[in-house]
Amino acid sequence: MERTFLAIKPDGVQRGLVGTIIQRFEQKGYTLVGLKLMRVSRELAEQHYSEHKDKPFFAGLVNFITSGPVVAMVWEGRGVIANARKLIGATNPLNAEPGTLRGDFAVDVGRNVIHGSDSPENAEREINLWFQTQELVPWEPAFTSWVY
Ligand code: 3AN
Repeated sequence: MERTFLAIKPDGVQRGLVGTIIQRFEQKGYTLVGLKLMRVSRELAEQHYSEHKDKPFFAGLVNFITSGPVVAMVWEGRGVIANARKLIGATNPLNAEPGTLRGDFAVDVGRNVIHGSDSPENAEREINLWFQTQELVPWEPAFTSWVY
């Protein structure tokens, strides 16, 4: 079953959106298999955002993600990588559709509430970067036969 990495950024945590965000993915029918509240080290932040290291906003990105607690998660389910991105909405919240997390809860590209892996390669890379294998809990919810 496909897995993706999602992280509720410091703005999402500070604004009390953790429950709402988790609920969206639960209600869609996806399964939470990894979850932790953590402070992000500069090293982890720089590795996570390495593809943006030459961008002008890189330093701001690293400063922001390390500025407060983050909720790191792994979610599992059919098509979860692409569909989590749809539920999250466009990178710039002003372009994100209403009904998406960024469309409903954000206005600034630097304060866009949540990160989601954008490809199978990045999902695998980010899950391995943020979680140790023993922190992930494979399980099958009782309702699975009603979702699939
Ligand atoms: P996404 O998070 O939608 O995958 P990316 O990977 O293009 O977007 O960008 C990573 C993060 O960098 C975004 N979530 C956003 O916080 C920040 N970011 C992207 N573009 C800009 C920008 N032009 N100015 C400031 N921050 C940006």
